[in-house]
Amino acid sequence: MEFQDIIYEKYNGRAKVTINRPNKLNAFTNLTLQEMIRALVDAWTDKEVGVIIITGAGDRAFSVGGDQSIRTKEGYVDTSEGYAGLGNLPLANNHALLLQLIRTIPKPVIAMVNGYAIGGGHVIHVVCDLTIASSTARFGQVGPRVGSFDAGYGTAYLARVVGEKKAREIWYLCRQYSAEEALQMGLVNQVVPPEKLAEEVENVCDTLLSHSPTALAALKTSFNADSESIWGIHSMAGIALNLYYGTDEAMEGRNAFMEKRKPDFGKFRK
Ligand code: 2NE
Repeated sequence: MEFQDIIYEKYNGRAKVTINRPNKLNAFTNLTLQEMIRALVDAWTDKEVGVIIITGAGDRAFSVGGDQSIRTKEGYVDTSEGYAGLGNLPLANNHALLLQLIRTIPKPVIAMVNGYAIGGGHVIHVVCDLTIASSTARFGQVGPRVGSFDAGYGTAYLARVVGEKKAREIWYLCRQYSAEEALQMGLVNQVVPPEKLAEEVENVCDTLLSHSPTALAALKTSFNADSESIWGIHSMAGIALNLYYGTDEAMEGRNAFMEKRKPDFGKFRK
């Protein structure tokens, strides 16, 4: 399989998807997300694969979410012809499909967080089964600052992971959290020095691959069952998000970020 925005590798029972846009802090476009979807479907259907790793290229970022440089009132305008063959879906829909796929694949998915996990990139790690982070990793949501929101898995599922108060704080205040803080709030499973990150992820993969795949699949599905209704909220919020992107208010957030200035949202208060 040939990809432009990701590196897809399979070895020793692992499938590894690396978002490969390091000069953009691994911000994603529609093409990036569709390539991730295609790789994950391959990993799902390959009997040799028992565990999946998602990470980002370089040592600065896992992913910082949607690529703001291509965002317009029409949403994220990706010029890649036909994207990765999955049709010209809006970015929020591609992102939603990716999140649901990560949850649905009956194999453990590990987020290997090597730097910034921000915005839609943060939500990708949130829905992974396990997160192993470098001590240099930084976590956070930025939507209310940049004119976006990722409600559903980004909010309701996050609240199950870290609790209602903390989830609201993460979204409303748009703070960044260190790896240690993420560990304390149950947002990640393990924190290791950056030079040990790949080795520790390999150790966890070895453990998972030594266990019964059917037991793991049944457990994953059962963990999901109770939160599956969030998919409905997520889908509805995607419709709202696509409408919101067409507003001056949302564009003020995006433009302020790109122009490296503070947004002026005061005039939109109702
Ligand atoms: C990521 C963060 C915290 C990094 O801060 P810092 O201070 O370390 O670096 P800086 O200078 O802000 O960023 C470095 C370069 O990366 C670009 C910046 O524009 C900058 O470019 P240059 O000035 O060097 O040319 N960059 C960073 N994030 C980018 C992005 N997302 N798209 C394009 N270029 C980006 C800080 O940069 C930050 O807060 N970034 C904003 C992240 C963001 O807005 N993400 C999108 C959220 S919306 C989303 O992901 C989403 C959703 O809400 C719903 C559905 C789907 C997706």
